[in-house]
Amino acid sequence: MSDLVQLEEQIMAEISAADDEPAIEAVRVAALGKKGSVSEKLKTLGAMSPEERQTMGPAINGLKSRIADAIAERKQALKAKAIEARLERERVDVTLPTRPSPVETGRIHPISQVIDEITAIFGDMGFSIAEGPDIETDYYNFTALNFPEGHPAREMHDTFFFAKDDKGEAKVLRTHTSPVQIRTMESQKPPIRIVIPGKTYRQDSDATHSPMFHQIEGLVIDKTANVANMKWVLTEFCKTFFEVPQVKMRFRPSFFPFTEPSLEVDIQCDRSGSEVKFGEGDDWMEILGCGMVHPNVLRAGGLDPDEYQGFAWGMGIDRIAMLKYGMPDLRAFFDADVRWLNHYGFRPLDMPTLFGGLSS
Ligand code: 2U9
Repeated sequence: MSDLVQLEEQIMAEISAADDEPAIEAVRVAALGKKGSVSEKLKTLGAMSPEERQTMGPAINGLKSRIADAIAERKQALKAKAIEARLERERVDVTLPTRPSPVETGRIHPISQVIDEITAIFGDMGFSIAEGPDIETDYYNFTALNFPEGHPAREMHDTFFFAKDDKGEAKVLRTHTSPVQIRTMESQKPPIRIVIPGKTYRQDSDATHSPMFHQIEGLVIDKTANVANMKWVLTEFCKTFFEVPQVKMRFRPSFFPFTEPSLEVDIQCDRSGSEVKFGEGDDWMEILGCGMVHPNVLRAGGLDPDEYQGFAWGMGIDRIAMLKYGMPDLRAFFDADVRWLNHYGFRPLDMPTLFGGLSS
């Protein structure tokens, strides 16, 4: 009998000492499992005399049920303790401020912003957006645009040439977006009103030139398009883009192979302060080039110059983005520096529109 008392004390001590669920399970197996110490005691009943069994039976079974109760109780307590600990560990303070969403942290690159602003302005005037390939044939990049073979203007463009193919033809990285206008003239009937934003490439690299840069060009073709229409379109564009009520423009004669006459356009500005202001002052800044589409170019696009006429213009997006938003070095545009983007970038949901504001 005394060894039962001792066994009970020992198991009860083990139960108290078990401080997690695996430990109490180990105590249960060691006591009540098939070969557990209490089970072994129960097995001894079979070999006992009936008298002995009469006293030992209830004693061992009593021991078994007290141990089982104690284990169940301890298990319950340890389970509750484990849940408490987990709740403490995984505690969430729902009153903490939420993390900013990608919409708050992401930024639109100033070049994308300026493209969106310009296309919003021309979209409002009834223009569509046209696009074309970055890798062009010599024909679309030069010949169709009235650059004669061997003409020095081809060299002026500092073209990136690909190796000659089987037919001896060398493709080029387009030096301007103008090939898209030829492709559009070939595929659409006038009237045509398109703007073409896109990447362009020339072998040039310094603080104001990058070998890959962005242009936006425009083209209007119908039966009566004229220089007065062109001046109105470009003046309206400049006022809206620079967000000023009035702006003086100066149209100077120039030369481009694809337009005749060709003009370079300056806009009125004030450079007396630390930054350039548009729509006031008595300085000038060159902003774009334009002209009436050359008859040879209309013919290359499949149009009869006696029936149709048109005007076109082109400008460097990177340059006007730098002017509008006061960014000093063009190379920073392509450094992918997230600190620069956080400073100069735009919020994703602030889409430029004429009714909601272009840049605010
Ligand atoms: C077709 C007919 C005419 C597009 C034009 C300019 C004038 C122009 C430059 C401005 C700065 C390019 O980025 S820049 O170096 N462009 O001055 N571009 S007229 O004229 C076209 C284009 C296509 C079929």
